[in-house]
Amino acid sequence: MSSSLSDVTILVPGPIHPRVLARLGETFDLCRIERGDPALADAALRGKVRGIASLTAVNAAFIDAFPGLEIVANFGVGYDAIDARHAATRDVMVTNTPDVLTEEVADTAIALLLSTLRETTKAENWLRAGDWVAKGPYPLTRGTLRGRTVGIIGLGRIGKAIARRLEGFGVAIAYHNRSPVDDVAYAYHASPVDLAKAVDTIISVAPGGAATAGMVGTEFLAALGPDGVFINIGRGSTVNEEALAKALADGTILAAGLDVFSAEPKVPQGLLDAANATLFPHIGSASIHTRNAMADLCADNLVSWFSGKGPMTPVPETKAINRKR
Ligand code: 8YV
Repeated sequence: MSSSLSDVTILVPGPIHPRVLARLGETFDLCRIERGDPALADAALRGKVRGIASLTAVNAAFIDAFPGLEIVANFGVGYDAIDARHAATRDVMVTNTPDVLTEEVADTAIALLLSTLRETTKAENWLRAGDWVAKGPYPLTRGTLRGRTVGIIGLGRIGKAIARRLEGFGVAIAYHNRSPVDDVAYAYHASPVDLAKAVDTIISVAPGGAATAGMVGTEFLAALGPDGVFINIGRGSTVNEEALAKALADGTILAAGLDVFSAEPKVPQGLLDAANATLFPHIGSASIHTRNAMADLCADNLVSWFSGKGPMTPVPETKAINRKR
């Protein structure tokens, strides 16, 4: 452990929230490079970096480029951009920003669900375009939350916050999770496809990574059916976007609401073309209030670690790593 935090070098590869930079700059020796590419780090930098704060990719080669690296603080609860398993093998701690964004993301999920069902974006555009005057009332929507059964994929903190909100809407709730959750009474389904068969509405909060890649594909969408609505607030990589665009175009499902995409900020043309898709530019946690809280937690993890107090919010893969050095 360093005697002075200002002697500790923290590297930020790529862009990050300005409050993270301000907090780190006033506390540590802060260095920046354009992205998480080992080729951008010279020998002097490689030798001195002890911590990384990041919201972009930190892969195994990048972790290995810094022999003195102790901790990677991810800006965001989802840490699929960080190779946490590799970090664990190198005794490198990884932290994320859970809890502080839970309610905000759950709020956004509900907004996306209701926008998708009741076509609120299209209805407002109708008003703004003068169609209310010229053509009359906005057409009645086929979509409604009334009478729906909502299946949640991923019943962690955010999934549970969404479920709590849905209880207030008086809809039936079911879920799929890697394993059944003890403290809920919602019906459990052992696979995403089984859940899609049992409900007419899915809200996915599933994390990214190899285990969930392409989870929402042709079979899943067919199981959801022609009245089916798919909402994604988790990660774009969980969806086969080509299959989803096709399912939206040919009526395999009724509608989709998406806050996340596999190659952000690019959105596939097939989804842009789908009138029955409501598309948000990854705004799940994107309020000033919540992003500030995430920035503080990202920085606080580094301060805590280098003050010898251990990580505040370690990810499961690296939880067992002891405070050290
Ligand atoms: C942010 C998120 O988009 O926390 C996450 O996992 O997806 C969002 O809150 C992310 O932190 C990048 O800014």
